[in-house]
Amino acid sequence: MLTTPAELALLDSIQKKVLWLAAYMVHHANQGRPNPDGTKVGGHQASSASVVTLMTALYFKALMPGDLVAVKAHASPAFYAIEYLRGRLTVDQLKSLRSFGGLQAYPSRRKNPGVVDLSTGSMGLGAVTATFGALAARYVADHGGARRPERFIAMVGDAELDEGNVWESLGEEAVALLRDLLWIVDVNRQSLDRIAPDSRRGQLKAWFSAAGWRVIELRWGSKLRAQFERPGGERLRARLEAMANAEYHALLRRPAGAVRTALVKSADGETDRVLDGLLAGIPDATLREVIADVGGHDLRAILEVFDEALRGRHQPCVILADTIKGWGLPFAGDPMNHGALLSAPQLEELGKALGVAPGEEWAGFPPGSAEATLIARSARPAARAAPVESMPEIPLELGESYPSPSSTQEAFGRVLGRLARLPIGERIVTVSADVAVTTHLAAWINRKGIYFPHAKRDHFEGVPQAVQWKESPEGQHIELGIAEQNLFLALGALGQSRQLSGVTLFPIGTLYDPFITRGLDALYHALYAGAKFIVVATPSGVSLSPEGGAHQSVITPGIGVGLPGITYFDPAFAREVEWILMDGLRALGRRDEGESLYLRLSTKPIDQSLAPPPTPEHRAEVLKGGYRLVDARRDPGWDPEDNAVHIFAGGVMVHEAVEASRALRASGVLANVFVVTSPDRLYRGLRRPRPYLESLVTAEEEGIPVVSVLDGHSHTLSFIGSALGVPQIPLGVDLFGQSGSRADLYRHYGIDAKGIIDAVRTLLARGPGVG
Ligand SMILES: Cc1ncc(C[n+]2csc(CCOP(=O)(O)OP(=O)(O)O)c2C)c(N)n1
Ligand SMILES: [Mg+2]
Repeated sequence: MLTTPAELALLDSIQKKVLWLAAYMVHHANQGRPNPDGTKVGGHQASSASVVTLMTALYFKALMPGDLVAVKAHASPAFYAIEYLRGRLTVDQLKSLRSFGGLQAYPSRRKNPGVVDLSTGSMGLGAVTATFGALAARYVADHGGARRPERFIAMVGDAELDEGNVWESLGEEAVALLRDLLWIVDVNRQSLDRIAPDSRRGQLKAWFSAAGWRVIELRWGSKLRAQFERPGGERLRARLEAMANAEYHALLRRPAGAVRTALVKSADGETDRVLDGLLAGIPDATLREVIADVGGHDLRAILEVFDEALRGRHQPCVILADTIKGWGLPFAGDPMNHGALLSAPQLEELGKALGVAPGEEWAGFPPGSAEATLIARSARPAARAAPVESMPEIPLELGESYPSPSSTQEAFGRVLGRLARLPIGERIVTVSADVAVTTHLAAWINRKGIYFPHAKRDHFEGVPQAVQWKESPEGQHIELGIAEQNLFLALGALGQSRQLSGVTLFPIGTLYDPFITRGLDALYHALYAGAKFIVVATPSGVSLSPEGGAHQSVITPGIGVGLPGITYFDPAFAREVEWILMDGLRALGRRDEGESLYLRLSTKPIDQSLAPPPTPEHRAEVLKGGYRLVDARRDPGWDPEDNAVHIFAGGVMVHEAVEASRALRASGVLANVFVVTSPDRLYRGLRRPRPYLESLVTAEEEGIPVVSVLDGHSHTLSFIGSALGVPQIPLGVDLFGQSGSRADLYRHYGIDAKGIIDAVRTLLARGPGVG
């Protein structure tokens, strides 16, 4: 990548424009447009300035067609300025920064899909999504798709690397083989409040290397390096490199006249004569500039390392580029500059220094100018038109037979085993964080094999094994280490394969339900980014009785209802699992309109003979969120105003609900039992003019009180009574779990048949209208 001095001068002119536009955009959002409620708007002028040089070099010189970039979240203004100069955003869009429907505070693929390749925002997650994006692209290519995108480039703040999930991802063996992956770390040695620990530089280098990455350091710029070459220059290098990060920042903030003394005088007042001599010929103002000459603001040096990263690619590469947070702005290097905003006079001053004429604040480069020509020559992003692909048929149901009793978890294993034999099975990729076998993926794995970018020898070949662990590029199961954030970020990347690589994959991730919370931020991020996937969480609840509180999930139903972009189901019977999974796959196939699916399953054996006959009507009810299982309306003595009650049972509590209804009937109380397959669907339906929940009960049943029960927190189904306008007692598990037999625990938490009966009696004793 030859770069002439003339081209460097143009890039410099462009970076000044990017710096200006980024700062001005934030200024406009805060002070330029009406702000009726006076809420702080904010923006990140310092974080943007920090990567202006790196991004200018990347976007206007180094980027290749087919590259995909995850931009450092807090550099979105700089990114938008670049996209504006590339003609992909308008002035009005720049003016819409952080406004309703406008450009988002952090790059969001969901909200601004025209320009954003990958969503970032929550520290560490964007870069790791890009990393698993590279793995997903490799997977697609290994399964007959085209190799797209060609390179994944993630720009990361140095403090983002404090997030443990970053290192979880680097620990994955397959990641070390992703030669098309480049991270550019913006080492400004600052985070939000603090200056980075001094140990971090060495650690980063060592940790990336240990994970099998190629590490390229870009610490100093050419001006400083020229000083290092002079006689005695090593002294200056040693002084600067041994310096604490805080001391360096303090140096940057000193008045020009005070830098020399601070450099050459030791803490005990001794002057370093050699260093003093070396610096003697450099005037004060220049000296301050030279000291601030870090590599991440040296265009030529940056282009050299970008070039180096491209050559001889055998492994992922990271560039650790030193920068200055707030570069070129009055608060450059100020430890408190993260949220700092330029005042109007400071902005005016900046405009003058950068050659922005008054009235020309939003101007790009005039057509025909040398800068415009260079910009027009820079790589266009890969085409984003939705690919035309043939979609295998996804049947409504499989007609699988299930033994009785059967757990929903066993049913899942059977359904996947069956799917492995259908054409749609070719597109399914399963992922698990070290629990594939215990979440019933064995049959699937035996048929489909484990995915790894290159074939591995199977040392157990010929040895009879319940699960054959054959690793090859043809495999369709990805087994990760125990890292639930990795699981969700991998699902997030695989679940965006249509947008990124042009091939729709159907990713199904499995984990134990209690560990949803371990990866929750990553799950949220993946959904917000627009990924489509299926999460099968099993086992769940206190039904996993002997396992105790550490493994029993209590709050996940609330998460299932609360999470946007994903539909939560908690089925009771085996066939429901099949119907829901097939419906979930069809939703993924519907692309933009379909939602992800969260299927919460259980190890509890359920008597399948309790299930209604499998008719299309019944299937439709299951998918709508629930159905009536026990109908008490025709029982002798039925009186909706006196002795009647509704029991709404979530998923696997169906047996207890039916038992309670039988016992109640013997004592003259008639109980309908409804199975709730999806609290989420029922709840979301309440905003409809005629909610599905209401259609489950008839007009004559209007005043009947409700007892709800589920193996999870009671509040999940507590909306039913108020939605129907009747009193309700919500039963569930509202405390930590513990070990015991299932009967012990159901009794303890009051969700067994007796608990349900007691709740019914309490309700009926209150009398009508006493809620
Ligand atoms: C998960 C998460 N925790 C905390 C924050 C709040 N936060 C915003 S920026 C920031 C520091 C970022 O530092 P760095 O990544 O080095 O970026 P810089 O601004 O220095 O370029 C923090 C802690 C966040 N955005 N996400
Ligand atoms: Mg930083």
